[in-house]
Parts: sequence; C-alpha cells; structure tokens
Amino acid sequence: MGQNIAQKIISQHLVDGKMVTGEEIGIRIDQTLTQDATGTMTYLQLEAMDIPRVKTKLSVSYVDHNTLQAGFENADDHLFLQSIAAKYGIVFSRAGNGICHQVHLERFAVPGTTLLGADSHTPTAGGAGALAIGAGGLEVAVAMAGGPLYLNMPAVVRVNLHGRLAPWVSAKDIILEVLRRLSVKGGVGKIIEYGGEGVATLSVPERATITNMGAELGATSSIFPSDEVTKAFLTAQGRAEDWVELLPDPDASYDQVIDIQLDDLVPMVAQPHMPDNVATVEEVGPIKVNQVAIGSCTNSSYTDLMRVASILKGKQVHPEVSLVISPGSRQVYRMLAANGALDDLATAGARILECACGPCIGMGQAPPSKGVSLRTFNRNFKGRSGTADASIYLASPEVAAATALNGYLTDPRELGEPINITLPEKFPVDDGMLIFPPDDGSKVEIRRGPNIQPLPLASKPDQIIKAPAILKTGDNITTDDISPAGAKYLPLRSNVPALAEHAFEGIDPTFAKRAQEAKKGIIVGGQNYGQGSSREHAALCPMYLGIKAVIAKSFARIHRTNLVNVGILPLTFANPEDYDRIDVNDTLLIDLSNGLKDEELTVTNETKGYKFKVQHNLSSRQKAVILAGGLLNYTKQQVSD
Ligand code: MIC
Ligand code: SF4
Repeated sequence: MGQNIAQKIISQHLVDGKMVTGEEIGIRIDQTLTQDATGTMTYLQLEAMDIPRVKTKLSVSYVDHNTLQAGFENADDHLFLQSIAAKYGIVFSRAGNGICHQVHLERFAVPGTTLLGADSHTPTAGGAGALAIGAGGLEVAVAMAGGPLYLNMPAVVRVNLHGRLAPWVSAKDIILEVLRRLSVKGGVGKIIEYGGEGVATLSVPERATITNMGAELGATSSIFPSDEVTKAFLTAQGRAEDWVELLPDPDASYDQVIDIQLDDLVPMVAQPHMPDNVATVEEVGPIKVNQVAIGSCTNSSYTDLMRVASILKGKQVHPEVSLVISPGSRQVYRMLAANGALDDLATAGARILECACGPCIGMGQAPPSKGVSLRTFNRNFKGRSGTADASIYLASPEVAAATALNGYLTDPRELGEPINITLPEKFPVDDGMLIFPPDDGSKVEIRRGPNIQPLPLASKPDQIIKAPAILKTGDNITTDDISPAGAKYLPLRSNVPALAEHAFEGIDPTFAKRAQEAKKGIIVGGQNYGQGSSREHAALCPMYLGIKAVIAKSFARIHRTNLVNVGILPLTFANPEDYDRIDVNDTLLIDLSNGLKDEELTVTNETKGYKFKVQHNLSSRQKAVILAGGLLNYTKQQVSD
C-alpha cells in the first residue's frame, strides 16, 4: 500500500520500532534548532554528554526570545550560547537576525528531512515539507549527540483544502478553522498532513502559518507537500538545490480525513483565553481594542507585513490603539525598508520593534489593565501577555491592520478592493548575522556568567512514593501556568532554583513554598495537562521542588515526555471520576515496588482511606528512564554499562 508524506519521511529515518500507530519508534534527526530561552538548558545537557562536536547535519542556535536586556542575565546567556555554538559546531544566529522559525524556514528548512527543535512551534518548517517536531531541550541535546528521537508513532490526519480563499481571508483563518473543529487537544498523538487542490494556492510562508499553529492543536507535527510552490520559494532563497518533490502516494491512507472548503471561510478570531475559542469576526462584533500586535513566528513574513503596510499606507492608526509590529526576520525587515513599506508603517503610527518574539512571550508591550489586545500570534493563554486581566484575541494580519485603524475589531472585507502581494522571485539573501562554527572548536572557551547555574539532577524514585497532593488543577493547564514566561521570569531560565520559586505562581502563589516544605509532592491534573510550549522548565522546576508524580486525566505530548526525562511519573486515572475524590493535602501512596512492570498501579488515598488505579503507559525505555532517575542519569548509566 502507498504511503502518506509523514510515513515516507518516518520510514526513511526509522532506526527503532515499527510504524504502528501508538507504538514507540526511534527516528534519526537531520537538523536541530534551539532558541535562547530553552537553549541554555539544552547546551548544559549537551555538555554533560561529553561529545566533542554535534553529529547532526545541521544544528542552529537562535537568539530571539530573551532580547530585552534589563539586567546582565540575558546578555550573559547570549555569550554562553555563542561560545557553546563555536565549540560544538553549531551555527549561531545572533540577536536581531529574527525569530528562529521564520529564519529557519527562509534559510535552512529542507523538504523530506527531520528537524527537532527545542520550541513547540518547530513544525513551522513543515510549511516547506520538513518533518519538524518540537521537543524538550534534553531530547534535542540527545539528537545533537547523534541519538534518535523516541516518540509514539502518530496517527496521520489528512486535511483536504478545496478551492481558494476569498479576498481578505488568509492562512490564519484556515488554521483557526482547524482549531475550531479539533480543539487544543484534538491533535495530540497526530501528524496533520495537508493536501487537496487548494494547497497549490498557498505560498510557503502561508503554509508555515498553518503548520506553526498546529502546535496549538497539540499535534506532533503538521506538514505540507513539497511541490512547485516549495521549489519556487527555495529557489528565491537561493537554495534551489535543497528542493525535492514530496507528495503522498495516490493510494496513501490516513487515520482521519477532514475537508475544508476555502471559499467558505471568513475572517475569524480566537477569543480569550484559548486558541480554540474561535468565532467569526462578525460574530464577535466591534469590540473596542487598546492594542494591536503584529508579528510572532505565526504571522511575520514578508507577505504578512506587506499586506499590513498596504492597508495602513496613507492612513493613521486610531488614537486609542497602540500598534506594535515585529518583523519575523532581518530579511523581512530589510525588504520592508528597501521598498518603502517600513516608512508607510512608521508614518501610519506603528511602533516598530526588533525582529524577535517580543510581546508574544510577554517580553514587553504588556497591554493596559483589563485591556483588549488583538494579536497575530498563536497563543492567548491568560496572563501570557504580562497583564493578568487582559483579554487577548488572535487573528490574521489583515484583521489586525483594519482593527488598528478603526480602534474596534474590524472585518477587513469592509476595506473594499483586495490587495495583491506576491513573493519576490529572489529574496535578498544576507547571512551576515549567522556565525558559522570553526572546523576545530576544541580550544574555544565557554563563557559562563553568574546566571548560568549547574543543572539540577533528579534522583531514583522510592519504591513507595508517599506524598501529599500539593495542587489540583483543572483541564488544559498550560506550561505558561506551570512555569511562567515573560520579561520577569525568562532571564531566570538558566537558573532553575531561582525560577522554581515562581512555579504555578498565577494559579497558586503558595505552591512553591508548600512544595518545598512538604519535600515530596504529587500534582493532580485534568485533561491535556501541560499543553503549550516545549519548555522543560515546566518539568525541571516541579522536580526541583520535590514533585514525584503528576496524576492527570490526560497529558500533552511534549510535556509528558519532559516529565519522564526529569524522572517525574506521568500517571493517568484509569477511571477519570477518581479525580473528583482527591482534595489538596490528601496523602497519596503510590506503590512502585514491582518496578513499573504492570500497566496499572494502585494508589492509596491514605487521608480518605480508599484505593484507585492509575496507568503509566510508559514504553520499556521510558520505564528504565524513570527508574534511573531521568534521562541524563539513564544515559550516563548506559554509557558506563
Ligand atoms: C512559547 O511560545 O511559549 C515559547 C516561549 O516559544 C516556548 C519555548 C519556551 O518556553 O522557551 C515554546 O513554544 O516551546
Ligand atoms: Fe517566539 Fe512566540 Fe513563536 Fe514562541 S510562539 S517562538 S515566543 S514568536
């Protein structure tokens, strides 16, 4: 039988296991990427593996998140990253060169290859036909050391795009429609593969908007075919030789098929506080907006910002709206500067920010209290903007620009004649902000400022875990809830003891103190626990505070793996109703005396005097990782064996 695109790439990279949905497989990784907020931990872990040079075809270290240098911390981190890159043979993308996913798409993504990134939006490169997966930093370090990525063979969903988008409707509306249909947990354990005749109508950056936000579905990855459109994009980037055709076989089969009629879509918006809370702009109506933010790895390409510039040209941003724009890359920025669009934006009153994540990760531009901010970004989780009571809406650049002019949520179809922006035949390629590593990095000295603290290591689990339920959460808890980001916390990413003080701060400010006092603890969670980012700090901080297990109704993929890798047991309720019977401070006892041999474990609620069953669903490799006290200990043990 024929293969779909995902199966083709996986079978070419398979080093362990069988391609049976749900079973653990190991795949070879061609490329890796990291960014500065996850990168410092990743490279500390790479150092601990003691290899002289990375074994991947290409590894890139980007600086794009922590660019607000309010103290020495971020600047120290950047120097550390730059020296590590030179030592281990990694390309270093300097601060100012752009957002990792946008730059990677432009300069490095190759159809048919595997890319593992220490950032959940790594699947952006799927817009160019790469199988790109987000993961915790430790897994990325293992891949750089030449090890495979282990994951459960995903189910493959085919999304058929029919027809063509109407004027003023954009790629963002396609992914918002997918989110509306599937929800933030609808993609867990799945690869979303796009096909159908509508694909040919979308440019690579538009495809990348869609694969980028597949992360919000919880999907393992999202991918488009590599076709003539991909060829034209790579050729325009001066990389024609990277192109290969990649299409599904005509008789390929899929686990699920979804059809979307592009002509029927209208401008849409995700309402507070979840990316799947989607309605049409018309349904939401003309709500007053205080801030409009355009940029992020979802919507900051040349065409996105040219559309915005064309809408704003000769007009003035509404006096009660603050419009901020961050170009996705220096390439985009320079193109806007060269063709005069930057002048149109500035003249209209836009505040131009540097090419970085910026407001998307709460690095400045927090909205006013109780403010409404409309953003072209991918996440609108409560508090992520830096203002706890702000309401964040997500929409396309067209909706954002129209709204910035009017001061209220506006359907861009009101603007009249559509604008037509096309990609250039040749992009101005300038890799001057990329530092390529020397052939021999052995003499390079690592620059380690005081912000770079040693890695905390987990310990082997006790045979009987007896600990209180320190926290009980609802559904869809995000990694932003567990380990907040933003200007205040991101500088602490290389210092887990300091960052851990803030774990779960927005949900329960007493969590860290209570966990430390109890010395050991268990977290009880709802559905889709740990959705959102790849930050392993959301596992490392609880581990540092003594959390031994999380018992939840279900988990998000990356976070579940991060828990295993730091030695925290991710357990699911055999009977979800048992969730209701546990209260905070109940003493729970988990019996591990038979070494995780059985699929089901018994938990005793000592406070209430009853027992219930939980499942671990761990592969034999993951069991060994947990029993060794985390992946680093496990890897060390394997090396010494
Ligand atoms: C995000 O969008 O939440 C981040 C910041 O890019 C994270 C990575 C991190 O926490 O550093 C992600 O998406 O993985
Ligand atoms: Fe950066 Fe935002 Fe993209 Fe995360 S989602 S990589 S913070 S732009």
